Order: sequence, then C-alpha cells, then structure tokens
Amino acid sequence: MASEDLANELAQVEEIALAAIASANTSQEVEDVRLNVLGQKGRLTAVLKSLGQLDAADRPRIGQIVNDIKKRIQGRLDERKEAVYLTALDAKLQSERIDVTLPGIAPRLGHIHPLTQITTEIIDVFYGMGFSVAEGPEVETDYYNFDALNTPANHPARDEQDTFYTNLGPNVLLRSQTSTVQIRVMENNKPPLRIISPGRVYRNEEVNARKYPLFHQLEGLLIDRDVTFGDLKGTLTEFIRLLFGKPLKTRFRPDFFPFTEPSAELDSECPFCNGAGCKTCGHRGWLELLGCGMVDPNVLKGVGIDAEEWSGFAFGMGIERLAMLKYDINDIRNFYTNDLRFLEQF
Ligand code: 2U9
Repeated sequence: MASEDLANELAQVEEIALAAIASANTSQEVEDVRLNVLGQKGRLTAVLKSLGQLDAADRPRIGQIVNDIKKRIQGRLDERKEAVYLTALDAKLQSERIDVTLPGIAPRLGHIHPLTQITTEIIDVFYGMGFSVAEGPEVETDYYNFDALNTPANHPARDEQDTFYTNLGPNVLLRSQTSTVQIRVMENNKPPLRIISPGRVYRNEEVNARKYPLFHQLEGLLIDRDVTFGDLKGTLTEFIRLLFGKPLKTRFRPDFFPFTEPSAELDSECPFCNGAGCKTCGHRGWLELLGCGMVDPNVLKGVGIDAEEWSGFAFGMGIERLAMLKYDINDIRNFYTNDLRFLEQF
C-alpha cells in the first residue's frame, strides 16, 4: 500500500474512533471503543501490522503518525471515561439523595409489664423502710417449701393436687411460696433481718379469671428484738398508704398460716370509693390485700434462732391480685398472653 493511502486510512480510523468515543455513554461503551481501535484485533493495530509492507523510507513518518493518533485516541478515551464516570456518579447522588428535613421514623417504644411496674413500686416502698431484696431458687426441696415452714407431712398443701413435684427426686418441687427464700436467708445470716422476697411461685391450679398455675408473690420478713404486732400493723399501713398514694384505714381479720402465730388477713379501706362501696371492693368498702402474722417460734427454732431473744413478723402478698386491684384488670390471664392491646395500656 502506498504511504499516502495509509495516511488517509489512518485519518479515517481516527475520525471514526473519535466519533465513537464522543457517543459512548457508559464506561463499558468507552471500553468497547478502546478494544475496537487499540485492542489486539483493533483497527489501528491492524494498520500498524501492515506497516511492514511500506518502503523502509516511509516507515518512520507513518510510524510517527500512528503513534500520534494512538496518543490522541488514548487521551480522548481517558477524558471520556472520566466524564462518563462523573455523569453516572452525579445521577447516583441525585437518585440517592437523602432529605434530612423529612420527619424521622419513630421507634416503637416498649412498655414495662404491669407486674414488673407494681413489683418495682412495692420494692421501693420497702427499701424506704430499710428492707433489702432476697432471691432464691424456683426449684426447691420440700424441706424449704414445707418442713422449715412448720408445715407437717400430712398437710393438704403438700398434696400433688396443690403442688407441682418434679421428676428430679421425691422431694424436689416448684416452690409454692417465696418463704423458702427467707428460710435460706435466716440459715445464713444472723438477726436482726429485714428482707423482702419477690418472685415466681407455682401452684397446681385450674386456670380461670383469678387463678393461674404460675403467679408472683412478694413476702416480707422482719426479725429483731421485741417486735410486736403493732410494728406489723404500722409497717403494713404505711405500705398501703404509699402504694395507693393516700392514707387508708386498715383492719386485721384472724386467719391461720402454719408459719405465723397469730396470723391475720389485712384489709384496707377501698381506695377507689374511700370505703363507700363500689364494683372493685364488691360493695364491701374494704379490700383484702395480704396475709401476715408473727413468725411462729417453731420456724425460728428450725433455723437455729433463739425464739426467746428474737421475734418477728412476716407478710405475703400476691402481686397479680394487687396489680388487678390497682390497675382495674379483670382477668389474670391478661398478664401472660402478651396481647399488645393490653400491654400498651401500661
Ligand atoms: C417465714 C415465716 C413466715 C409469709 C406470709 C402470708 C402470711 C400470706 C399469701 C398471700 C396471698 C400467699 O400469694 S398468696 O397466696 N401469703 O398470707 N405469707 S405470712 O410468712 C412467712 C414467710 C417466711 C420464714
């Protein structure tokens, strides 16, 4: 081929290449042009290969022209690649733009379970009177659940109808009261003592609106010198005042528990009708709130405390019952079914 023809063809290749570069709109299209022109099988490469057929005298000049074209094309390719990249980046930034002035997505706030709320409130009241919280195992032996609490072998509470036994051993059961914790504390600590024991307890009950085989108790125990029934009444009356937020009359009705002597049920004037009678108190004007009594000397003797030197009072309450009264809940099952329509009200 004559050198002039070749120069013309080179000019044509350059023209076509530059036009293709100018119309490439993606980095892939730019790369395709590069391969078509400068690649192994590219058009400029083909021209270069044919240089061998030229007269030796023409080779340097044409070689120079090819190199210049190559440089120009490479330069345009680089420019175009950069431009295409910036355009794409710009489009991406536009489409992914964040409007920081839009209102945020409010996180769903959880609620503290009503049983936890009332337990915390009750604990706070007793903290204020110098009690501390004690905890213990829910899987217990019948010694801690019954024997140590002056509840003899033939007592009905020990029956399988009332208490859940496990297959871990003949005397291993789910505690039916948190008094087990107080026994453990008395075994390991010397009086004076002031403790409360909140926690889960288990009883073999048929489920209904007021009963559930799992529920929560909070018991209290105070052991000191010269403790009287008056101390018990003063402590619990103050507790009721703080729980309901106003002073309320209290009254004791005799009762029986194996671990206290004497034993009593404590009623308070109904805080919802101030004693006049309403739906909550069943038109009696009084609410039955908890059980209590003076710790039976037999219980003290069992844990090695001298009942001549020390005496004490104890009380126990059902957390669910108090929560149902305080928050006007009519079915105990609401506490355990995790229905948000119920839980969100607290
Ligand atoms: C020790 C000694 C005595 C705890 C007490 C009650 C009375 C009581 C019931 C209330 C409703 C249980 O949840 S309930 O069913 N409890 O009436 N509990 S005196 O007496 C104790 C505890 C520990 C060492």
